[in-house]
Amino acid sequence: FLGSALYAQEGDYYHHLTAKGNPLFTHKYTADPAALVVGDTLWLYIGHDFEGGQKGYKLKDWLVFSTNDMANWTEHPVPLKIEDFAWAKSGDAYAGHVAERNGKYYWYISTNWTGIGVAVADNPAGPFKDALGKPLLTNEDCFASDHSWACIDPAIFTDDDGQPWIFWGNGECYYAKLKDNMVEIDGEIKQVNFDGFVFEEAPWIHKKDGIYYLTYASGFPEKIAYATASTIEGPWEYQGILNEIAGNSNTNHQSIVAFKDHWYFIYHNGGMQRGGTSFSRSVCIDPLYYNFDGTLKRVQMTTE
Ligand code: FUB
Repeated sequence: FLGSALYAQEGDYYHHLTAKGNPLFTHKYTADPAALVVGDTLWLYIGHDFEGGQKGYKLKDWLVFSTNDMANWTEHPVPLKIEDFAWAKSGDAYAGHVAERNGKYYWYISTNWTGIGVAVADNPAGPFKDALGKPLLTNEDCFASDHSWACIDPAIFTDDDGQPWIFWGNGECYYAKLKDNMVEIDGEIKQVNFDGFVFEEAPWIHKKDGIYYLTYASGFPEKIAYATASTIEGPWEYQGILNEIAGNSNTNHQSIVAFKDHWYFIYHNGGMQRGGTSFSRSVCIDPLYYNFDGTLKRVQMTTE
């Protein structure tokens, strides 16, 4: 069976897993991976789908895994649950993203109905605590909020000048500056728009050699598409599809990260293990390669 071997320990249950292929983990359903590199460790912050049979996105907590070598993974105790956000009435733990600033770790999370919140911790494994006691962004901040999940999928990007930005949305893609404290929006909320932009959700910004890359889920079932720009505020140029639908999941949700001199595309699909579906998803990792002109080679899902 392609997947990972699990070595579970009793007690505080740090799980030690050895990844042998995609999907990365087979003992739980995992979705919406957000990667963060801290020193020589890659951290993955992941949504936790319920097991089998459900008809909607049922996520109540988030999971954390770390690795130093992309082969041996440690699963940390669950650091954050939707119930840690008293204002999150719907109880749906949608996608998140963790960013580091001034030695603290900020976990931006999204919910159905009640928007985007942020929790803070002193180290990457937590414990994390709601930083605000209220949402950072709500549907009112998404001008076209005609559905309960309009204000989801936060993605943080800190530019070389130290300015942190937040991108998010469903149907429309919004962005704004964050203040140095990481828990307040600084100034105007703006919208991303360019020719060929068919945005569903899951924005992610990364930068390489002076080029800004905006990757995002496009269409439904979702494919990951991307655009490039020479400034964080655009103008963006559509570059095409990066990753086709993989497995039988209607959603895909990616992070892109450089770790130990290699670039990785980390995403989810629904087809890789016992009863996988759109609502029982599995995180996968594949290498990401650049062409000489800065465009990205398409990512084909592998099983190794
Ligand atoms: O996991 C719940 C939602 O499904 C996420 O917020 C979206 O990006 C999609 O993957």
